[in-house]
Amino acid sequence: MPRSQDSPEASSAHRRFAISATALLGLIAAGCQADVPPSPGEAVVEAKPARVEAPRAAQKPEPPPTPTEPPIVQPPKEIPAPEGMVWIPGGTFLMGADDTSMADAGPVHEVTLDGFWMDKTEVTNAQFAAFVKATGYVTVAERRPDPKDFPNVPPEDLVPGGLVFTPPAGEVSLENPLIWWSYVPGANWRHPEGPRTSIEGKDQYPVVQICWDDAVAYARWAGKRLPTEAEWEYAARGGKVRTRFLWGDEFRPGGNFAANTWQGRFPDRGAAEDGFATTSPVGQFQANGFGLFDMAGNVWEWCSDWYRPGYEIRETRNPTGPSSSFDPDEPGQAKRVQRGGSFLCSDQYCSRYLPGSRGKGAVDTGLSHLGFRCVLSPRDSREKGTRAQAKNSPAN
Ligand SMILES: [Ca+2]
Ligand SMILES: [Ca+2]
Repeated sequence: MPRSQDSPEASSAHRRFAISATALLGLIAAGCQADVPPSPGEAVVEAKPARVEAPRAAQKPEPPPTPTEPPIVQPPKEIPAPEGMVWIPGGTFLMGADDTSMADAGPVHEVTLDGFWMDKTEVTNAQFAAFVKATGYVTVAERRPDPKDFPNVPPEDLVPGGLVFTPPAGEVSLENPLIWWSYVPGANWRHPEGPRTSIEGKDQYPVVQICWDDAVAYARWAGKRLPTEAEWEYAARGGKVRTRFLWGDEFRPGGNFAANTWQGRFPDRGAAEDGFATTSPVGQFQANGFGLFDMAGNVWEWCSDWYRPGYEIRETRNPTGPSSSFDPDEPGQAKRVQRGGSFLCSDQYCSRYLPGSRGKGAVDTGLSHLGFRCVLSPRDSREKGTRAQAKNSPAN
């Protein structure tokens, strides 16, 4: 398997992609321990000024308005439950984490959400294949990078691909995730770990190598949307309050694994005691209190919110996150929030399966442990129905 950024033969294009990908690798590392500092020479970053802002000046925010209407708790009777989704009853919860090792996950604050439906599982290869078949959609990882975006890279070096977890041969320092991540030309959702791998026989595995735009395109086609970060966290907690893990206070309740995570020494000696060295078919572990599977581990999941470290609490009712992205680790990279951790998380490295913990990733970077799931609100459903009605009206 190629190891672009480590190989002397690595093209500058590959290095550029690896650089871009460090944004996303930040999610692995930032959460996983201290933030990863930019490596020497990793100076060139594609700026996305439209949605990236400098850090905001410290100022005392206005107290957010207290919600006056009670949240929507029950699903509307007139709208049937969408297939494959469960109703998440609205409510109020404490969002975030006050763990000092997860400095970007605070402050803990009260959020009120209206109820919504959420996919029971991560979007699977079979589901994504149906979308591609119906629309002809080509994912970001399958497209040749636009030379306009990489003016300093020879066009022949601009090859499509994605980042693949590549375990090193022996014990390594956990300081630099680029040791175990490789930019692999030809890696995409059909070939998650490179051209020699496939998803044949893996219909029920989560789709991976999905950039944020890919996830949004699928969601629109499915008549759904990506969850807000608040919706994702509330749903992941499954109604539990202040437990150590999403599923309770014991990592292995009754001796059973509750999520697909990493056992053994990270990243070179995986023990796969939970039965899965990499991704697992969706729904292999017990559902949470809302009936959702794999909200901890298996694959990371995109949210709709822009990433900024910490919460700016400007809205407490159905918050949609900040209006722009800023990551002090990589200023200039547009990043969205990712949640839940993956099969690579353990107590040694990346414990991002913990309640309230956050991840982040460059919107244009796919990885072999990154997927998504969708949500749908009654109002989304009604608006869709209204649009369809207007479209079908004889007056139009
Ligand atoms: Ca595992
Ligand atoms: Ca997951």
